[in-house]
Amino acid sequence: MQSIMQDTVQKAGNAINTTMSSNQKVADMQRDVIEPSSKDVLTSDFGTKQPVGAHDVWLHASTGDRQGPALLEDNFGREKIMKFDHERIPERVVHARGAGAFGNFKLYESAADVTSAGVLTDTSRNTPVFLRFSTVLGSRGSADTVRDVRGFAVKFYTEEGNWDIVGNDIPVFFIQDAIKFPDVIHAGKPEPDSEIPQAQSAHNNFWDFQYLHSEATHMFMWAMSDRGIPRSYRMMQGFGVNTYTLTNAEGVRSFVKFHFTPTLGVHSLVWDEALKICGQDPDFHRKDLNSAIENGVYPVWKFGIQVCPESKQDDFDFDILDATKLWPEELLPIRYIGELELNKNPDEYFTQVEQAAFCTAHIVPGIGFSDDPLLQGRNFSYFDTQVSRLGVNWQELPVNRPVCPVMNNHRDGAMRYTIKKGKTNYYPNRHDIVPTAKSSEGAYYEYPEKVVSIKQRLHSVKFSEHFSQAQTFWNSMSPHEQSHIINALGFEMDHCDDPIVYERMIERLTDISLELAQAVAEKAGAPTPTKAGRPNHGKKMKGLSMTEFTPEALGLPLTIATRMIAIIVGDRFNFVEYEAVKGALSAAGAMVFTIGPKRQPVKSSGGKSVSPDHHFEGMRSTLFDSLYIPGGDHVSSLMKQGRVIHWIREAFGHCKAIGATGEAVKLVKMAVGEVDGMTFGDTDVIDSYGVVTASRVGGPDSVVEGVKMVKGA
Ligand code: HDE
Repeated sequence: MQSIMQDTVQKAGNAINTTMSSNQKVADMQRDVIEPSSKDVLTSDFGTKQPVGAHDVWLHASTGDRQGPALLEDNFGREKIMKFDHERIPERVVHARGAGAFGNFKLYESAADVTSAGVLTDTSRNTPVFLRFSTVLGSRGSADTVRDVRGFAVKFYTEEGNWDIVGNDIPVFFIQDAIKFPDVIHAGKPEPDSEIPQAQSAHNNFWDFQYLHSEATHMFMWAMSDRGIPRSYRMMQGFGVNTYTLTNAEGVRSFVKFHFTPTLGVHSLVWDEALKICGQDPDFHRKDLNSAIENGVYPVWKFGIQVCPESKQDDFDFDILDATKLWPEELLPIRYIGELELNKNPDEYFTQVEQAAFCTAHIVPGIGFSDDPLLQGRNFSYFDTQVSRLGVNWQELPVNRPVCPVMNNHRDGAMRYTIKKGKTNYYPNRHDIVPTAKSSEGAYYEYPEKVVSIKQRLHSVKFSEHFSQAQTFWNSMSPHEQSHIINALGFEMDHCDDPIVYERMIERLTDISLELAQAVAEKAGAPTPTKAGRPNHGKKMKGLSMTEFTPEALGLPLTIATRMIAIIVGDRFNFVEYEAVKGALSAAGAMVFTIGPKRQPVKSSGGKSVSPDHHFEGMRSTLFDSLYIPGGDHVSSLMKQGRVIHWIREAFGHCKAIGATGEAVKLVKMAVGEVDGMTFGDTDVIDSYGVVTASRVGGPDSVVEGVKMVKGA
């Protein structure tokens, strides 16, 4: 994996660093973009210039001293209110809350041996993309950092048509068959009598379903792991989840899974942070994505395919069409062949993100479906849901329309706005409009799969095994990841008040690991189990633990670019230290914010002042990746401020890097020392420290010390 990643980074080089103008989709959407300016004047939607006051005052029968009744005749006023009345469209039935961005996909290795798809074979192409990230359970206004699965939906605007990979940040799913989707979602969404809780799996119904539906066991382990609380959309993996097929120019078919691996590594929040950020900044992930792109630090994912030749499809102890199972990399390695970069924020959220509509049935020649029963159902569901959300002409909307020509005899329907000339809208017709193409002319090739079946409600036998990969997942976690899963399940069970729910769930956990079940039982208030439900096979698998996805582990350069760093200052701080550290961090691409007692200017001891970006009460340590406190006389006053001590303690408790220089070293020692009783000044193992301090800076006798970090807090 390491060498593959290193290699691919080099190969991709700057190739993807395309300018916006070279992105065909961005150019295509310009057709519909208008930019209002102060030179424009107010008009109605039918174009007539509106009279003075039309922004603010309704047309009234008025004497001048006092207005009388409002007149219905005010067509400008009525238009304004009526447009407003209908601003909302139904939110997505799942994945309602999301954020998106545009970018490019660049292929650096042709996969022509397995597919004829231009987007996966032509290395000279730059394919425009749109990617929408989302949470699943919450409604449109819910918070970003809830514990949940994240959507990872990519629309490739290829030369042959739109190709949508509507994926998640977790490689498996809760159910094997589409017919169960309404059940799993109803169980997870707010309970029907009270509409409580919002955007949470921590409630009776969700866990009731998880127990009774044992095929969900593997997936809920992923959701309870740190994958369920990502640090950033930019630091998540993306998976197509379902099994698709690829067909090459010779008509040879293989099965395939799609992977996206972020070059920033895979990182999570800690649970306490995630909970607090839900209230402190519900838009945390949305802002993070937007500001990274705004600042030109474009997130990048390696794109990989995991290919299974048809001849091997029955070789495994799992069914390759079962979406609750992943394909072990040890058996079917991932081949990284391309790179996806996001480099443009939407100009308008509603038209470009809310109206973005994905569909698993959108495929291009060279890519096809498998008989995966979840995928087969999805192929029906997505088109159908877009009709109720956006209307039957949803594919004409600017963000959804392909960049290649679209021509057929589909007609009319609400909100149709493509105007087609001509006398005929049927085929065949005397003008031969519109003939079909042969596959040699680029038409979609339907693989002539032989199907001999009996009509019945049945899956293959291998679909009935539900626990093996859940055990593998648990076994593959590092100790701190395991303790996070125990805590997560402990939290979820704590929010279930029906004993039948949490007691059964403890029983279910014994199918994975007795130790896990025992640890969670203690927190859940259930009897401690003494017997494993089934023996744990002890196997581990590559690619499951997040520790394998740090940039170091991937062989990628470490960067602090776009990491959020807070510098704490009070009156009489040391300006030289402040400037030096701020300059170095900014030069490395970090986003540095000064936090002071007030937003009015704060003076350094030398007399220079800075205007803080925020004040101590306006922000919290949870919203930053790291803290630095310069030395200076401000320290004596900072030491007396509970909020400042809280900033430092909380950051320390969340395992964040903390830096202090000069007099501020004492402040940090006091803040974290009293909490954790740590020893200071142990300089032997600075690398494993989360706190770096330099009590004397700037001279040859600079001293760097460290405070040991508590891992897995
Ligand atoms: Fe979806 N899913 N899904 N889903 N899904 C929707 O389509 C559905 C599934 C996923 O950013 C809906 O446009 C069924 C798996 C994402 O706009 C809906 C089944 C995976 C998004 C729908 C599944 C996903 C959706 C709701 C079981 C991961 C957001 C709004 C067969 C691979 C896309 C919409 C966006 C959205 C149906 C299962 C991912 C109702 C029936 C598995 C990322 O059509």
